[in-house]
Amino acid sequence: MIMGSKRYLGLAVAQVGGIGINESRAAVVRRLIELLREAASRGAKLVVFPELTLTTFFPRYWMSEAEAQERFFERQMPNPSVQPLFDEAKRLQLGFYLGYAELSEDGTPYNTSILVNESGDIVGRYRKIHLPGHDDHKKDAPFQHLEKKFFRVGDQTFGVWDTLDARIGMCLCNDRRWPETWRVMALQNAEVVVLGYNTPSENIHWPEPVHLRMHHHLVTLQASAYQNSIWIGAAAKCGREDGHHMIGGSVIVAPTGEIAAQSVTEEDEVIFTKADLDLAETFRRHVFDFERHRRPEMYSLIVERKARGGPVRG
Ligand code: CDT
Repeated sequence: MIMGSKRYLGLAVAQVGGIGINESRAAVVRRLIELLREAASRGAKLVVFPELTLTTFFPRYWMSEAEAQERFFERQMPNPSVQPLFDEAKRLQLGFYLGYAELSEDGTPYNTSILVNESGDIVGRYRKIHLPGHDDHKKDAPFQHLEKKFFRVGDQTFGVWDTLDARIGMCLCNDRRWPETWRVMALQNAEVVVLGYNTPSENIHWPEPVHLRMHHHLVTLQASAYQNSIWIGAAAKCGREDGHHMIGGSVIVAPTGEIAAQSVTEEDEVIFTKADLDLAETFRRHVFDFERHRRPEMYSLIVERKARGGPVRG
């Protein structure tokens, strides 16, 4: 959308409430279409759906990889269950981001997101890099977090695509906690980064106070938007899924680090902002002018060393 000399992106985040373990793809897609229609009526050009949007957050359940793939993965995208979403988005001239469990052509399982343009074409695909959790059965835990069992690490770096009159990058859930995620996309000149997430309210690894889950979610998004001069749209799958609670807090964050819109429910809900893409440019030209101020020759440790280690002497 162009108004005067400014560039705007009508950015909607479509939060999705709990999805029951036996809820069909067709039923979920009907919910997503309702959200698409609302986003369109509010002026959206891009709609962001959550991570693993089409099913319950199945990594919480112990099962074999074969069973997970049979029940929860997509072998093709779009497929007949999801085609109505593509058709409606095209009819409404909307682009969208969608997270789902992908079984690739060679049979590799990934936690994936796609970027679809207003003509219904898949223009970008991202396979989650930072897979949290574990691959063993934690029998004493109240639930599992088996992303390391069910998915392989993404085979490509974070990408940025020129589409919908903007430069758009993607990541997924746990990626948002890692500063490298954002900087790799900012270095490719991303203007907007979109993501979906499923964040359980309870942390099975340590007795984390529940309020910290929301605090860390927001603080990482707000700092990352500011430090990288980007807009961020983050969509939760949230509320109760078969008794398991996940945080809401879907947000659109401006390059100032301010929250431009935030969900108020833990159900299906659309939030919207007319994102001024030139606002990001302002920050890129001044405090975060990478060309003038970055010192990559001093950052080599970031790519040379994976884990914490001793000091480097100059
Ligand atoms: N889906 C996902 O990546 N969730 C993680 C939970 C981390 S606790 C094992 C997250 O970062 O929100």
